[in-house]
Amino acid sequence: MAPIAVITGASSGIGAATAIALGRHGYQIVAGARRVERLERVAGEEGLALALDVTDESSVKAFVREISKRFGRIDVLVNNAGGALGLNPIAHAIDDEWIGMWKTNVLGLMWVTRACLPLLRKAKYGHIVNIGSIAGFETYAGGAGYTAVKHAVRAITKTLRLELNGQPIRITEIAPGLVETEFSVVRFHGDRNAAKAVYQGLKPLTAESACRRGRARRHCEPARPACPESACRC
Ligand code: NDP
Ligand code: 8X3
Repeated sequence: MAPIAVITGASSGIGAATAIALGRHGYQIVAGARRVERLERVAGEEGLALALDVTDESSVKAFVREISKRFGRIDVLVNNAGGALGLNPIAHAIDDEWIGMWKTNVLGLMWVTRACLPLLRKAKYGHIVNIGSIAGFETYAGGAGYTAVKHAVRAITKTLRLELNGQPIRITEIAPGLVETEFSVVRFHGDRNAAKAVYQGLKPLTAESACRRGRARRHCEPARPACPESACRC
């Protein structure tokens, strides 16, 4: 049987590109997100598209139950679902945005990982890939809600490495710089002009290049003027 790769947030951007790339490399992909029609297009005929809301633990449990029933194991888990909401300074922080970012990027990642670990242990070698960010290394004005959750993703990744030491499960964090996806449209609540302005005068990564190691390195641009290029761990 082909190795099983589970990708959260696979309906667009980096998650979709990752699912397509893994499918091309012979993985049986399981794509999860809320927009199932888009997921089905990404998964194609060979892949499996399953509804998933990482902010709802019962949805996470149903998602993993279905994978367990169909495949009985997971070889690769890509915790990609996430994103930013708003760009307000802390003095004007909006609670719902911070709570939303925390639930999607941190609690969601924990719920998915905790539910998938028994199936990762059933693989000969398991692999958890967390999609972090340059924002897990650096900060920027207005970005505290998002940089805080990506710093948390980094802390969780490092902790998992300690906790799973000695077990055949590899832990990887990918920390891209600026990638042009739906990320900024979501951050600015659908304001496409505000989203477009983020990438003006910069050469952002594409979703496809962000999930191709060698190419991503060559094209890595600092996400913000203050970001050292060396921090782009693509
Ligand atoms: P996109 O907005 O294009 O994709 C985000 C994906 O996450 C979508 O598939 C969305 O699917 C999914 N998602 C969001 N909320 C949930 C949820 N509650 N449950 C399940 N899925 C969810 O952004 P990117 O591809 O850019 O972002 C992917 C990851 O990469 C994120 O973790 C982001 O923080 C990180 N990243 C992005 C960078 C960038 O500059 N773009 C740079 C570094 C890291 P749906 O709405 O259908 O549920
Ligand atoms: C997204 C990169 O610089 O917009 O993770 O925070 S940045």
